This record gives sequence, structure tokens and C-alpha cells, in this order.
Amino acid sequence: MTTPSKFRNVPKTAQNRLLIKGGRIVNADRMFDADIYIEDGIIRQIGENLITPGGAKQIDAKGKLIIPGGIDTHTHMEMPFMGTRAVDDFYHGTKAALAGGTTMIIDHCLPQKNQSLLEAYEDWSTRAAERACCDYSFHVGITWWSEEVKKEIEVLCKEKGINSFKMFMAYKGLFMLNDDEIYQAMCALKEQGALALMHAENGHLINECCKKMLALGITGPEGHELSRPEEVEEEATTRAIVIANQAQCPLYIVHVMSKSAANAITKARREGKVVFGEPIAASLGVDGTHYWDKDWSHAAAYVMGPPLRPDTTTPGYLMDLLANGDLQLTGTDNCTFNPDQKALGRDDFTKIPNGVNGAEDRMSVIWEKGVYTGKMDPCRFVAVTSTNAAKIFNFYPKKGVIQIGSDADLVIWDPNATRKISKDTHHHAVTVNIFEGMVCHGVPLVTISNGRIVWEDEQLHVTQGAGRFVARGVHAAEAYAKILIRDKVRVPQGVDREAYDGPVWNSANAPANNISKSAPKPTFSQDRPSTRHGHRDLHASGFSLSEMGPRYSGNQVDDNVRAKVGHKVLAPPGGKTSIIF
Ligand code: URQ
Ligand code: ZN
Ligand code: ZN
Repeated sequence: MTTPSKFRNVPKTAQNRLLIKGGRIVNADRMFDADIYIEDGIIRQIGENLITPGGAKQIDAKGKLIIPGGIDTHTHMEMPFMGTRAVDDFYHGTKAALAGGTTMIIDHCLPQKNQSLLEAYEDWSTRAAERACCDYSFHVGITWWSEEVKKEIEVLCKEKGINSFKMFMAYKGLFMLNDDEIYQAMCALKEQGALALMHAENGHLINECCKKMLALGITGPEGHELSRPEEVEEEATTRAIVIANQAQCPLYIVHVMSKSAANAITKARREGKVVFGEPIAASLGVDGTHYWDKDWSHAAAYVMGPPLRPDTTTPGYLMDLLANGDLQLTGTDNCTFNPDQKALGRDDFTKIPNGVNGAEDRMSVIWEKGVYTGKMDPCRFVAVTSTNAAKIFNFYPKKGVIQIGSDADLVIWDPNATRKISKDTHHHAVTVNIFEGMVCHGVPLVTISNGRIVWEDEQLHVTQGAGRFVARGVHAAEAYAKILIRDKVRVPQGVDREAYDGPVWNSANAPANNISKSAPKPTFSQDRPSTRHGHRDLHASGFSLSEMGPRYSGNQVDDNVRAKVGHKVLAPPGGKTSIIF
């Protein structure tokens, strides 16, 4: 067979030409049987009886599914955190991801407070470029706020291919922003056409409740969940939704860990707000009862923020919402620490480095808990593990779909095979696995990354540094299409009216009892001195329970203001009574 002219003069290395035959392609919109021809890392042909140049390596995918490579929207490889550094670095973390069928990660560049965002971006970029085995991109952290940060956001969007920025309502003193800063940052992101990501937990409340738990002598991992129950996540989620809606900025809630936070997102979306919810492998696969395990190390391995929830129905609930579209996509928040690192908090749960694994097991856990249970079909599985991420973060159809011209990031997936998850066989650097012992249907047989086989026959064939940065433009349609229309049709309008021309009060005549801003705040104290006969002079104030003793002398909003002399108070409403009100 002669090689058609369009294929001549192409290097014949088998690796750069792959022909996948007999598979069933699964995209987010449909499933269909077809062969796939790949060359130089790109999908070149899809169909039957393809005419391809010689030398292509053939892969028999008969009876198997072919899915777009997974996209993990939330990782923290080699993150410096809580006095140590995440043990899965970009090499170990990405090779584990590839072994599990994920072919791209979106990691985080998290500047310290007052550190330049651009400086952090360069630092993280250098490390990822050296070590990542698969393609990657970044969310950049807004961990402090100033005009300088606002300028750097513009540079990151216009020159560095960043379109998503992470904020935290938790981690007081480290990453946390206050509401006004969040609002200003969201307005700046909206100006650039970027997406606001939020770690939604009330950091002030967590800080106080941690003190309460420690004061009660609760120092173990159970204190971690007890100090930030799901209403602390729900409140912040709702608050973030309100602030984003006021800024008309699209919002993405990361690591949705509880029913009530998920319900807040569902409610907002049904009201038409542009909000995305990201449950993670951990919150879809396991629950927070592990925090009460008698083995300290076991319990500490599950410590992350927000915590996993002790309500054992939470994973199934979140999976239902992911299946029906109320939640949109999945990440892992892969931020791993070994037992000796977790032991930094052996006497104080607030010192346990927060983070768990997920990068290798996300796809199988979601297949097992989502598809194998009948909650979602394979197309929805592809949507929530790959396609929606590419659309929301604006690199579709480069990735997230099997179509001509797209990157050859794909997985030959065996829906019927099973694998047992274990720290002893996973490819992470971390020596624990929160899914230990879980048997999952849905197994990646072959992972192809940029047209190269990197996982086959349970063997990795990765190259450190082979991963490429994926630049992303602003104004992703998935996030901004509605907002750009609303910017035109929902502009607040003032009222066109005649100017007021009546009399105006002369504020110099303000009445004495008008509490002005400068007046000292009223002191509300139980031990306020009595004013006459052991109880307060009724005529000095309209309220006293003095017969019940000074503890009950009432607090008055006008306590701080001297009453007018001789100002009589008639009998209390309803006539005389034995108790003086
Ligand atoms: O909060 C995050 O997402 C980072 C710091 C990872 N750790 C965690 O517990 N989620
Ligand atoms: Zn977080
Ligand atoms: Zn995270």
C-alpha cells in the first residue's frame, strides 16, 4: 500500500503515530464506535477503515471505552504548608495522575501575604516545568489585596495565560481575605474576564472554635471537624455567592465537602447566578467518621479543610448532585503529607497539615460511586472528570474531548475491570491512601498523554518535565456568556425626578438624645451602679428590674445619654404592677 502524499516525509517513529482500533469513544455529548489515528500528539482522524501511513503502533481497544484524559482542577503538588511541604511533588503527583487516567492538572501558585503574585507564578512555573509528567496549568492565589495585586492580576491575565484566581475565606493570617477585599478582588477579576475560585469556610469562626475545642481538651483529629462543622462551610459558601453576585463575577466553589454547601450552590444556580461547584474525590468517596478512629495516624490522614463530614450519606448526596448537574466537575485537592508530617499535630489538631490524596484514584472512585451505581452514564462521567473543566477554564476543545485537532490526551478505559486501591500499589510519593482497600470498577488500561503511551500493562513510561503549561484566555464562554449579556441589560438605573425644594432641618438643632457617631458607646454591664434606693431612678430611665437585684438592672440604649432633668415617666404601660419595668 503506497503512503498517500499527505503522510510522506513524516518521521516514522511508531510512538508519534498511534492507531487505536475497535474502541467505543465516549465524549460528554455522545458515545460512538470508531477508530482513532494520532500523529505528533494530535488526534488526526476518527472513523472506520482509516487510511493511515505505515509505521503506526496499533492498539486493540475492542470492547473497551476510549475517554478524554481526566482533568484534575485542584491540586497542590509540593505545596509548602503548615511547617512542612506536600510530599507529592510535580513528578510523583503527575505520574500518579497518569496512572489513574488523568492527563492534566490545574495546580496553585499561592503567594505568601505581601509577596508578588508574579514572583510566585514564576517560582511555581519553574518547578512544574522541571518535573511535571503531564500538561498543567495554574490558579493563582489572591492571598492579600492592594492596587499592586490588582495590577498583577491584569498582567497574569494578559501576558501569562492565567484566567482563574483562588481566594480563601479561611486560614486566618495566612491566606484569608475579608469580605471587602474579596469584593474588590472579584470586581478586578470581572474587569479582566477571569474566574474567582473560593475556599469557602468562615476563618474567624474556625479560629474561635479551635480555641474552644482545645480548651475542652479535645486535641485529636476529631477536633478538626468539631471546630468547623458544615454550617461553617455553608455560611461562607452563601456569603461568597452573595459577594460574587454583587460583583457580577463568576464564582467557582472549590472542594465542596458538605450537603449544605452543595445546597447553597444548587439554590444559587437555580436563581440564575453564575456559580460552579467542585466536589472532590475525597468528598465523593469517603466520609468524616474516620476522624473518630482510635488510631491517631489513621484519623489524621483524613484531615483536610473543609473537613470530610461525619454524615455518612454525604458522599452519595454529592454524587447525586454531580450526576444531575447541580454540581459541575471534580478535582482532588491532592495535597499529601506522610504520617510523620501529620504528627506535627499529634498534641494539637490545629497543627496537623491539612491535605489528602486523590490524583491517582479520582477517575476510578467516581466511576465506582457514580457510574457503577447507576447515578450517571459514561457521558456524564466524561463531562465531570474532563470536559466541563476544559470549558469552564477555557481550553476546550484543545482538551476535554476526543475530536480531530484536539490534543491526544485519552484513556483506554475498562468499565468492567476492577482494581483495589492501596498505598502499597499506588504511584504517589505519600505512604498513605484515604481510599485504602476500596475496590473500584472502572480501570485505566492505557493512558496516552500528548500522543505518547505513558501508562500500559500497569507500567508507567513517563518523562519528568514532559508536561507543558496550558495557557488559558479570559472570558470563558461557560463562565461569562450570561454575564456579558447581563452587563448590558441589567444595568442599575437611577430615578429621574425633580430636585427636592422643600425645607431642610437645621442639624445644629439636633435633639440632645440623638446618639451621634462620636458619642461614647453605651456600656452594657450587669454591675452598673444603682442610682437611687438601690435601684435605678425610673425617671432617669424607662426600665429597671431592680427588685430582682442589681444583676438585672436593665441595659438601656440611652444609658450613655444624660436624661432631661424632671423628665417624668408615667405608670408603665398597663398600669401599676408589683415588678417595676
Ligand atoms: O485548602 C486547601 O485547599 C489547601 C491548603 C489544601 N489542603 C486542604 O486541606 N484542603
Ligand atoms: Zn482549600
Ligand atoms: Zn486546595
